[in-house]
Amino acid sequence: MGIIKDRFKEKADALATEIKSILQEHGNKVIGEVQLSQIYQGMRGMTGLVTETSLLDAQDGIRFRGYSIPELKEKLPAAEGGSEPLPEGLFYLMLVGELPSEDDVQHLTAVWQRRSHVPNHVFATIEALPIATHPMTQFVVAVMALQTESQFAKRYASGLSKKDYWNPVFDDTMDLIARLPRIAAYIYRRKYKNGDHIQPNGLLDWAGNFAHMLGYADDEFKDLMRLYMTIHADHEGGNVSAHTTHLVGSALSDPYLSYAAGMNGLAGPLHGLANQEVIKWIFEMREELNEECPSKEQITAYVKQTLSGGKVVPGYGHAVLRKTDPRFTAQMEFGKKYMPDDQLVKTVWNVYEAVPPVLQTVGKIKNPWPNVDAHSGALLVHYGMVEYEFYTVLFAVSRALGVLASLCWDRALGYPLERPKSVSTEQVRKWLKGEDEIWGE
Ligand code: AMX
Repeated sequence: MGIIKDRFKEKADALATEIKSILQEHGNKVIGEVQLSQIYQGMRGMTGLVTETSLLDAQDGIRFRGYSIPELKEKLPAAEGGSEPLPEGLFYLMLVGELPSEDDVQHLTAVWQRRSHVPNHVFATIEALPIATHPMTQFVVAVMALQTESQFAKRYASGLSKKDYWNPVFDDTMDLIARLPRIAAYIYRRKYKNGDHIQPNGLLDWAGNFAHMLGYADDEFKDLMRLYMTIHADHEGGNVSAHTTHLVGSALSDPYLSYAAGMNGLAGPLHGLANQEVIKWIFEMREELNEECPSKEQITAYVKQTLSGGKVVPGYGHAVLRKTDPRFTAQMEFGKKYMPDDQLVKTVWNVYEAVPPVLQTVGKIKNPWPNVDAHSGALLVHYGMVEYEFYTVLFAVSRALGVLASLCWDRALGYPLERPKSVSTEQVRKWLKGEDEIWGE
């Protein structure tokens, strides 16, 4: 681990010095103005955070340290015999800011294998929950149980200098990422496979081993997991899971507490839970229409019905994106390569043709195009993973890579407690009458 930690620290020190001088020279520059409507409407379009790991462009989609998803597929090392990028490589890129070599990626695989031990009390905690508990609830409870292992919490309690915060946060990050696949697979096998657990395979990469522990031996599924873990890892800093992890971390809550908080946000239907909602919506549509692969016309009518019922069409729309999500496209390419005749996957593609024209007619919807969640479930079902309530857990394991790499940066750059100012409508009323100011100290 020493090498990657040293490289990270070197980069972080250099950036901290640069940020200091940027702020000394330009700290009072105005970067935008805030309209009243924005503070009532989810702060859309307000710039208020710095996140180094990735940047989202409304038209181009996500770029990780400047690299688009097609570029990552080309430039990041793949597993032997596989064709999708290894998520270890993406994590290195987000953490260090440079493309990794094959050796760097192998080193990370080995480090995560070494650190992957999950203490027994975590499994006992999962077992204490009713089996019917949603997998995301089981997952977050397990992460909280694992918090006993936090090195940051222990070192902080025994007196840690501010300049050293980053060090145990870095160690916690590595430990936590290493352990998540085992926890997630345990929950899957407990809930859906009669508790018939599968031991880790120390010869496999992080995502390959995850696929193995879930019970999918197929090499294609391992490659799907590598792709899945790569494309879901990060989506800049303002989304609910990333922002929450950062916010909670700003209170110096350790990485276990911060990540668990972020994942409670991912569990919401407007965020990560949308992936289970999509496949549920498609299954319900197929059942109602009594059609395995409904036509575009049938889907159009069904979408209108969903909208007139006051419901959202899951997997469509985005707070920032205004084009088809490149993460959707990456999954569509995977589908075209490995399962072009799968009826469910074909339905997803028919939905892609039918939904945007309908959403375009609803004036208030800013983005009629599919997001990442519109496609993922159909690929998983193809390989037999039909238990859609589990899908958000896969998203959560992947999202750890981005939000925890960011947390390392937050502590290494010494970012302070996050504390924006809020106002009451009473104060807004007074401000509108010229009786009060709206901004705080
Ligand atoms: N179906 C129906 N209505 C939609 C819609 C959709 N797919 N997308 C947006 N709208 C509606 C909103 O609910 C909102 O209605 P309101 O004014 O009555 O409250 C209006 O259109 C304006 O919304 P917006 O500015 O276009 O989007 P937003 O930033 O408020 O919300 C999102 C973004 C993703 C929550 C929304 O598009 C949505 O609910 N989509 C479906 C759920 C989904 O796929 N979520 C996953 C997002 C990706 C992720 O985080 N994993």
